[in-house]
Amino acid sequence: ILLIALLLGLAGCNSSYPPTDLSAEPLIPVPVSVTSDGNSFQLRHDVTIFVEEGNADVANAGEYLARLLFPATGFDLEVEATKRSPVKGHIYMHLDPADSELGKEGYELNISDSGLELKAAEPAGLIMGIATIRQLLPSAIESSSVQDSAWLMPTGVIRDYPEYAYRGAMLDVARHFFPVEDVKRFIDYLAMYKFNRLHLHLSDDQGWRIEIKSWPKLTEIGSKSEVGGGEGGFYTQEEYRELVAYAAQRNIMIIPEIDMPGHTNAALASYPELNCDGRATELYTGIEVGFSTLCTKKEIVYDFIGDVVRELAVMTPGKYIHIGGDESHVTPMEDYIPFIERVQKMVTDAGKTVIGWDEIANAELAPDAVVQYWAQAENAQKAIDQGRKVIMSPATHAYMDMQYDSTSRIGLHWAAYIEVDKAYDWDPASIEPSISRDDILGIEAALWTETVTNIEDIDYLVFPRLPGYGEIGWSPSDKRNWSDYARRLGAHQNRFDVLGIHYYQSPKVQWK
Ligand code: TNX
Repeated sequence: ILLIALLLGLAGCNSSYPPTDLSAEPLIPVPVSVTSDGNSFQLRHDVTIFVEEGNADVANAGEYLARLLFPATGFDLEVEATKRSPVKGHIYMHLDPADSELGKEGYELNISDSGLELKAAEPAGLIMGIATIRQLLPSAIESSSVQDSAWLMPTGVIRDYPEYAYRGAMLDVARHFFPVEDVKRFIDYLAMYKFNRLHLHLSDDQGWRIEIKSWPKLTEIGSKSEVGGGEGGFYTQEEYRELVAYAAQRNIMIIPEIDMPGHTNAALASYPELNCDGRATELYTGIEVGFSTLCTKKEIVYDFIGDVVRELAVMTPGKYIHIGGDESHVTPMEDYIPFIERVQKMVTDAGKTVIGWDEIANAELAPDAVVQYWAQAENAQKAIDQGRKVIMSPATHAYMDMQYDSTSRIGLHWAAYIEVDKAYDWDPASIEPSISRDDILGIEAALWTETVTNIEDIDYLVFPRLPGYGEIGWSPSDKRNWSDYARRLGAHQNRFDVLGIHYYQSPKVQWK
């Protein structure tokens, strides 16, 4: 008997690895359900990623997993199409459309000592499952160079799907411009925590950041400034499409925002005819808000917006265009309302769905318009009264440009100081008594960049708050609690370090 036991051990079965507990893994967002069976799956160089034959999206998800695993493991894992479920010891990815509980983005991960099966009802779910696989491997998996590790994963079953359909983050590339590489890195951060929307704030008083071929001065003139007087910049349409594709590979839809009729100084400086007095304004590098407006009574303003919306719609496969609409303090309400109504029509005529900041609910909303609540609950109420859905971005909790406390080296504090616990410990469905679960499409955390000049600054404000917003959007509220989360978040420190993220070492977090 002893001999047999010894032989079994030598054969390299699960008994050679220490016991594991899948349900104790510090996953963020916390999954809907986890059962552990105590063994380990080893990712070895000879593992094949089998993908269900005949579906390009499944094959792409397989390639995405292979690319993610390559740098740290050095394993050039093969991705192979197959008709049948896989051979022992391998990874198998496939769809099961009949498993409707999983919805659009849910997945089931079945890990045993003899293989790993990832299934989803739709391809997006496979991408979400990959985010989980990543977190179940040692932190060294995040390295960009080959690391020495046994690459073990705890075994068991995870079934998981999101609470909210819209899980977004906003990056303001107008106050300060961030190059394509930085935006890709930001997208990587979102992908780690199962976000599915990136809202790009592409225009504001301080800069116009997207090439519009029919109005070239927007970028020839309007892109060349930013807060503090730096050189600014813009994305060519080709670069924008590259971002769209990069995000789409990670199940992230890009939502472009052109803010109007206020927050438009960069456009007003580029084209004199957009101003009521016909004179171009100066470029602006300060941080005041609410002083600019398109001349809502001029037809040319609508020609301009029509062209911008059409070009944006063509380069944006996602269904939304965000029209801003916030803080138009110098646009009289009697001009603001017809303006918003007309612009909404232009967006729907271009085949897109409108999103706007909560102020747009003062107008009659387009049939499927979505309102982004940030400050005024009365406005959200007006949207709900019109039967529309709301995205929750309460500035007091979800503004990542707010300082953590009064000593934070950058950030504003007009809405609140937002420490990591405050950022996490709220529920979209109860934070405003008048906004209930059924009214809510999802949540979005916003990073305004008046005080943010480079990727280190982005890191400092985004980490470690961002993972919490991911969890609020994804996990059922009865699975979430701050003290458990603080432990799990602390366990991500190694990952942040390996990724070279310049995070804020909040005293609230139980760092490992
Ligand atoms: C308010 S939030 C704004 C932005 C600023 C931000 C700074 C919103 C819709 N408007 O223009 O950048 O505060 O926190």
